[in-house]
Amino acid sequence: MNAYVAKVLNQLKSNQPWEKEFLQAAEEVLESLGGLMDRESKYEKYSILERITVPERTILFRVSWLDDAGNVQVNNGYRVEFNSAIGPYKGGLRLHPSVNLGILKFLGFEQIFKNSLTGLPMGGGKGGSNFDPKGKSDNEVMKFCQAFMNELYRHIGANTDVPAGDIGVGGREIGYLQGQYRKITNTSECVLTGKGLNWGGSLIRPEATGYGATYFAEEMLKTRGESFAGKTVLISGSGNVAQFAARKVVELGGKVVSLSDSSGTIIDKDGIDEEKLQFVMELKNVRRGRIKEYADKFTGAEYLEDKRPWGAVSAEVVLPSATQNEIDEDDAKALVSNGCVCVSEGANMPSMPEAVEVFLAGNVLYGPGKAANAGGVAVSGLEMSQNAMRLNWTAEKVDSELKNIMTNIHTACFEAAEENGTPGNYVNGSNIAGFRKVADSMIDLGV
Ligand code: NDP
Ligand code: 2IT
Repeated sequence: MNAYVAKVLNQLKSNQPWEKEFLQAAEEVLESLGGLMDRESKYEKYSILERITVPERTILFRVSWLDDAGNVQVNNGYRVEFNSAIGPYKGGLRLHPSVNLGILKFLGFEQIFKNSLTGLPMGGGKGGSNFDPKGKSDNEVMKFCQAFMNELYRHIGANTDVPAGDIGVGGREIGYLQGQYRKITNTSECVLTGKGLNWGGSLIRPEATGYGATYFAEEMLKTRGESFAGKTVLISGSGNVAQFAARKVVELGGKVVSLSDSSGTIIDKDGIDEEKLQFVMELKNVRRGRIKEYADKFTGAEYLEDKRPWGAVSAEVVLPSATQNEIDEDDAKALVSNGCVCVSEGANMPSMPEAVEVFLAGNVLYGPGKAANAGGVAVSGLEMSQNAMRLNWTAEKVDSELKNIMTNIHTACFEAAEENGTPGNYVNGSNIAGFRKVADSMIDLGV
């Protein structure tokens, strides 16, 4: 390992040994940069690795709100403003009981390189809370979002920090957050992305992450003269990313045979077509029910309680779209032995490091999240552009920009991997291509 990389990693591990997801993400990125550090001494001279691994600012706050029974509830609120060298902090808000600072630092750190890869001027950030939206009424979700914004508003702004959705945050939550920001600040400033179409949103933003991960897979398959046509596809999750990944795969001629949630997986060997997807969207986005209902509704579908989709059935393409560390080494081995040739990550860091090793050793086309799922934040960037111009683009225009951006990201990763002497390794390619622009900007901007 490059000595500079080893030194910085050791410092990080001894400084915050408990932030395991952040250390996992930092280790992956820094190890990829070893060759670049060997070739270019300027990054060590300017202490770029020490600087890029520490957030510029971390905000921790109390969120207290009244539930429907009139009881006071208290949650932890966070915003990690990681790096603003190339633009305002940009990244989602996650509402999930597992949220802690280590998880948000991992997500914010990944976001720096992802946003850089999009080619748009966006820095990296992430935030959220350990609030659990499951089982809460609309009123409780609104009360929580308003209380969260009562503190967050003073730290964000269209040119400062622009939050968006992530796990547990979709159109409903963005509405309550934007509404409260509007009231507190007496402005119509568009301070979040993922907004509703009537109040500043962009067409194709809901679709963008899932569509983008599918476009990225298509680009990877093309390098081997292949396509989605006739391929069987496993998707995990059944939320925003999974739903639209499934729709695009079907459009491109693939057959989606799984979806999941945190309670279990459904396998449908007949394929999840557009009509069945409509059922899933109503189930998940309107009724907020469990994926198990799919197996009750469609004969031929099977429900696997407490299971993830991996290894349940043979598939050539895998689009993990639920959460971090959802594929371990054994899962990866099962996928490869079941014929998997391509993994494109809709989720952030869904594959554990040992699983990534299995994919790379098995010559699988492996597209890491920071490249493969960059379509969501890319269209967030396009939403910011439309807001700044005070106009709206057509769905066709946004989708064609998205496709273009995903193709460019693929090319940048592919070429950086070749230059690094590790052809076909999109892990190295995405980390190097994403890092360079931010690191060179940090040097230009001074200490
Ligand atoms: P949603 O909240 O819409 O959906 C999340 C899905 O994943 C749900 O089906 C959920 O099941 C499942 N899930 C969440 N946590 C777990 C867990 N611990 N174990 C098993 N299943 C779980 O979120 P998104 O679709 O927006 O996000 C999915 C992934 O994509 C995340 O990794 C996110 O960071 C990433 N991502 C999202 C982007 C976006 O634009 N939304 C952009 C780029 C990446 P349940 O309902 O039971 O909790
Ligand atoms: O992980 C991600 O890229 C997101 N959750 C989307 C961020 C955004 O600002 O659109």
